Amino acid sequence: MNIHRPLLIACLFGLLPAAAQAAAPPSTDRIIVKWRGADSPVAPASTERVRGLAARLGQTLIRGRNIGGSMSVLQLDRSRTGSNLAATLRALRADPDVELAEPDSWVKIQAYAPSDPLFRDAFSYLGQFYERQWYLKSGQIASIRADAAWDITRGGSSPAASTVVVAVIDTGVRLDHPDLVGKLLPGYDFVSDALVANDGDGWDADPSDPGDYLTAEDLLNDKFKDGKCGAGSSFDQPTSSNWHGTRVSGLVAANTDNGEGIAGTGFNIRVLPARALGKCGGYESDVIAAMYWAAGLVPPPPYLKSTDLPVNAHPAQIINLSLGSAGACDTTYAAAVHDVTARGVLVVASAGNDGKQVGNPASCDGVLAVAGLRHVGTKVGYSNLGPEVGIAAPAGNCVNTGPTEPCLFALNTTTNMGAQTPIADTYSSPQYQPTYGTSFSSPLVSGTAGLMKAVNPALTPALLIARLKESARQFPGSSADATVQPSACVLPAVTAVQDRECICNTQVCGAGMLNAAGAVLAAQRPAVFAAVTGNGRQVTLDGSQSAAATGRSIASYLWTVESTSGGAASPTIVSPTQAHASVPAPSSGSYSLRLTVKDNLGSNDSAIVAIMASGDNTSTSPPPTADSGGGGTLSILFLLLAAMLLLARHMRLPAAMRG
Ligand SMILES: [Ca+2]
Ligand SMILES: [Ca+2]
Ligand SMILES: [Ca+2]
Repeated sequence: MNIHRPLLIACLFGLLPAAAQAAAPPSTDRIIVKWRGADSPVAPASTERVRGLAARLGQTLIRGRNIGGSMSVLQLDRSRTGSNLAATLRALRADPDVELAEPDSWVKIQAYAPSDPLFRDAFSYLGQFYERQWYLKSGQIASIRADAAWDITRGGSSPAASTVVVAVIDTGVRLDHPDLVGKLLPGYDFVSDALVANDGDGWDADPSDPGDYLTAEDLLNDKFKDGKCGAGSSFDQPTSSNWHGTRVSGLVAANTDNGEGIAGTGFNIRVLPARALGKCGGYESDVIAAMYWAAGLVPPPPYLKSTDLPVNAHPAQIINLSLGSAGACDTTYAAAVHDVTARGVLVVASAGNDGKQVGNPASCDGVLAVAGLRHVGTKVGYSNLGPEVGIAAPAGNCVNTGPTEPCLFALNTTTNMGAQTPIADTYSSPQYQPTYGTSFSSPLVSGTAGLMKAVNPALTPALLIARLKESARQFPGSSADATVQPSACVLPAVTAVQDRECICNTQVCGAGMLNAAGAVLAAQRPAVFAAVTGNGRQVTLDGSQSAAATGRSIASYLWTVESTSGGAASPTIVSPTQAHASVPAPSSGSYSLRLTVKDNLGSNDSAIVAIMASGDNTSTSPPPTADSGGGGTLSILFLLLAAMLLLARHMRLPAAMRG
């Protein structure tokens, strides 16, 4: 073996082990009435007025609360339904004193309840009921409200009709899992080392996960001996397969509302499986190659000695990396993240499971790093933390459990029953392969971002991150289930470990708790891009790259002067209500302009662009990205990586699975 030194340590970040809307009620005993010509909107329904109405209708009506807008509630003598209710409403609406009359409908939190049995199921433990998919609902503080998001979008009308693709770069996937069949696009296997790959060869077109177990014999191999991948305190005991990529894929987008298994965050969005990890982890170069391929940025074949990588016909808009290594962002990851982000692809990565500083690549600029929350919204002990974290999401946590007791707040997902090679597909549960780790918080964010792209394909990675953050819910100031309150999370030092529950804040746990419903609502606002062109006295303004959400249209543009500085006079904008406008450059100083774009349903957003007195004023704010739709340019870095692969000398020794 050509083992030199461990450059980096790669591991899976998985631990082993409303809107309100009225619905037509079946019956009601209350009617809302808007009174005609009320003198005062706050006191429209005097007792006399209600008595008069009751007498004209020949019905018993009891005066209820005034609710504003000249409206008040009328209590009926009994509940009415069907034609009886319709007759009462007809009589009320015909009365000269009544402007409007509607049943006082029962309103519920909007939350779609799909048919997946594990989504609907709760299990009982010590007299308490625990929902298996609590993290997708709203019952716990950290729950992400995906069911309410599904009332706005399901990521497309069906998996086949969905235009959203999330790449899962991981250990591969069980292609035949009944809750993933039809959701998986043709992927690729980038594991270059046959021993790590466990499928007998290097790169190939089959991304199925053959299992990443380690035998006693494996652990004698130099490649795994120092990787701390074995079980036990000395990391020298055999391990079972993780089915990590299958678990992550199910959380992103298991088949949902199919009467089988679980619901997935992204509902109908699809998963592109790119395999880059095998036994004990994998090479960073394989991960980076998978990132370029997933983003649609691959060179035309042949570019490698042995394999012609097919063009990815389904480029991803989002790449999920539930993997990483200790240390700051390195230059190769930084370059890859830059290139795929410029292509319009959002990279979401798990923060890591050491209770330490955020690892690589989650710490790279442009990556949305996800920390792990307990069900009560505090940082789960094992989650890494720090200023690089963008947002926090449920990662799974076990409460007060011994070895034989269920993990009460695990994340249930798709997996396989094989201890080594795959056998029957199944689902993780509080008892079986209980799933927890920041590996599993990241796919909840990736699935949510997928729903946002379905709502508004024009959202760039930066806009997706901004709207995920602005919609995130505030961290609680205490732990709801701790008898002794945990301390506040603090900025991590290089050596310090915070592997206990702590109270999150925005300095170390990101902007807040993932809120899928809020994120999808935020995604409905237009994506606004203000482009400026001009090198001289006259500057042209172009807002036409702005885009409304799917199914909406742009109703108006408005350019306004936001501020002036350096002695610039406030300019007069020509055609300020058009997409295309113009303005004179300032003779000195600078000014900034705001472009506000409103859609046909009244949602709006804006962007600010600065214009200087001298020099080239050509810029777009915020920077747009290239389409992620197929083809792509050949990256120098990609070629370097391909060369590195051929010359692979340095094994990235993986760290232990922590359990
Ligand atoms: Ca292979
Ligand atoms: Ca393979
Ligand atoms: Ca399902």
